[in-house]
Amino acid sequence: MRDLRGLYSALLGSFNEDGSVSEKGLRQIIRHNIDHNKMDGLYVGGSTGENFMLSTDEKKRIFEIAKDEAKDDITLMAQVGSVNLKESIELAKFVEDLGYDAISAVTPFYYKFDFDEVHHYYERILEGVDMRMVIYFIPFLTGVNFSIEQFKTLFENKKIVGVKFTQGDFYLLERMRKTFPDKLIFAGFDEMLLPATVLGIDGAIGSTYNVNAERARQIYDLARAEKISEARAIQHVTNDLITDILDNGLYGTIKLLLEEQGIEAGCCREPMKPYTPEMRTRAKEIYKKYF
Ligand code: SI3
Repeated sequence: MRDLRGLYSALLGSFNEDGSVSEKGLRQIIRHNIDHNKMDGLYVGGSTGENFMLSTDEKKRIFEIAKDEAKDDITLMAQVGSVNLKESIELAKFVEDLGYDAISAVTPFYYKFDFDEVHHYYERILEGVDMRMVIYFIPFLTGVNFSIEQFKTLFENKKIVGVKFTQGDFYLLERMRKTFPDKLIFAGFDEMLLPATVLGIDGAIGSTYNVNAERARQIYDLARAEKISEARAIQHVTNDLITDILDNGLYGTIKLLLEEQGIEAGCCREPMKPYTPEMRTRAKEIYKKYF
């Protein structure tokens, strides 16, 4: 069984102008993450993949393309969570058959599910598969928060091996690390990689690693070696870059930065905005400034 720890790029979605999935673009992004970025893993079907705007068939196709391109070169974690539980169950079985290393599932969102319902959701997804699961915890987008006690209840299922912690609450992160030394904690905010690493995470999953992998690796390695001031200097540059990316449109700008490196990363899926000439110009400036 593959060790799940390490740095993962959250795989970008790649779309043609008509909104269809660009297989060519996806394959190029995947190869770039393996050959150039030297990532430990890919998180397929997450927020960065614009997943929640896709049909079940499109999600399946992207899981297939990622596995076909990556083979066993890199750890593959599939985000199968959906507000449609039947779809999540189906996708979990689908990626198990494809040979993915682990699944992840976002907390069900939109309706204000109570904790018992959320717990039931995870149990139902896991019933049908023999796979390791990482909970996708991202309260700022889902509105779903857990206490330590609630995490404890979820973690009673041995198939749940960890959490992708996209949350800026370092007190909670520290409590989690102490309470669950055997569970895997992946940091989800790239701008907080250094402090999260200091607190003892097992890895990180991020959108900006598609383009800023080298600095992310340096921060992670330096922090683990307790070379904090060197790591902080790189986190500062990284956060200047992330601030500029966020100001110009997160996923689109990352794709435009990849375009500067010769990767046909494609467009975003509507209702996300198409690229404007100003956005393209700004992405070129950002590229020049940081790369
Ligand atoms: O699911 C995913 O694609 C992620 O891993 C998401 C990851 O946590 C990113 N969060 C979102 C909402 O995109 C971060 O990498 C984030 O883009 C980055 O820290 C910039 O804020």
